[in-house]
Amino acid sequence: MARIIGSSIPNLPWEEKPENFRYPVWRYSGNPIITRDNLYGANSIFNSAVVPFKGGFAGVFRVDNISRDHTLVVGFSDDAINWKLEEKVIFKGFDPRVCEIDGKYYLSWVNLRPKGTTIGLAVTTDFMEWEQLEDACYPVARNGVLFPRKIGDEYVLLIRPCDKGHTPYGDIFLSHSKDLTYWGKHRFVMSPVKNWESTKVGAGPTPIETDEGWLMFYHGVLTSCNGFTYSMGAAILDLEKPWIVKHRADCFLLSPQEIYEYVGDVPNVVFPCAALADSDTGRIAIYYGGADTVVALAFTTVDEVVSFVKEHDLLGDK
Ligand code: BMA
Repeated sequence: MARIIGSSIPNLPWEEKPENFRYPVWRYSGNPIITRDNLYGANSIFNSAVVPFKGGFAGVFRVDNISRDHTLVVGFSDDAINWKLEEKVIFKGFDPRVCEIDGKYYLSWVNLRPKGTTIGLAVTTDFMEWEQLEDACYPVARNGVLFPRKIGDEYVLLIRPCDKGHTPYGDIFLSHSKDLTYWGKHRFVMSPVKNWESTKVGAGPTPIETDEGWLMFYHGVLTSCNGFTYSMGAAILDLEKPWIVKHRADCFLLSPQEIYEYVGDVPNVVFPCAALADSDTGRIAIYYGGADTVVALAFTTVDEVVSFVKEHDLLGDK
């Protein structure tokens, strides 16, 4: 049995797996959980990040407003399903990830700079006051995802270098920092391999620590004659040397199959940005954007997902 190394979240949202459903990740029956109706002035609310906060939950939400500006706002919830979003914009940009390290909450996001996107970093203790740190790299990069603890006394950030547009390539790298300002010791992590992810890959939620390694959900992009299809895959990274991929599923775990995933502003997108993981039960709730329009929720357990990744291991017997 694989085990989550982390805190217990007794109020983690949960729904049992439907009977006779064989795949390891299943959707919440009340999806989508957030739509544009959750906030006045929103064109779409998607690709968003949530964490446990003061016995409830807090998050940073990607809101593309009715001028189609990319903005980030804060939200709070008691049950991690019904969210109250604030109108105040905390930063411009998109695809937020939030993680708690030593009692502080760190936000990483795709920050918009005149020469292209880069990884913005900010920190808060209360989700009201934010201190913006230095960008983690120069343009152009996306999908900056911090590990939830220091590894060997250093912060570690997954990153996806790219170009200015909808990049036709993308590999995952990581960088180390002692102070969240100066980044170095850059390491290659992984490239696209299988058809479902053959265009590009990028890290998703904050990696989940397990006794088998870091469970990293990620998105993979396929280019079809109709454009991009974004799905979610999973890999397990070495705990101490997280650039070493120990296991990696050779197939997606979630792909656009429901109406809110393949109909929206950008069709055929499942884009995970957050996961809540309960160490007591091994339950995991995954938050993802559907079709660049809504936020949806899916479930798995650490045991199901780790077993599935190992059974479908792209890396075979290493
Ligand atoms: C990526 C990001 C995501 C978006 C996806 C599909 O490059 O911009 O925010 O969900 O494209 O449009």
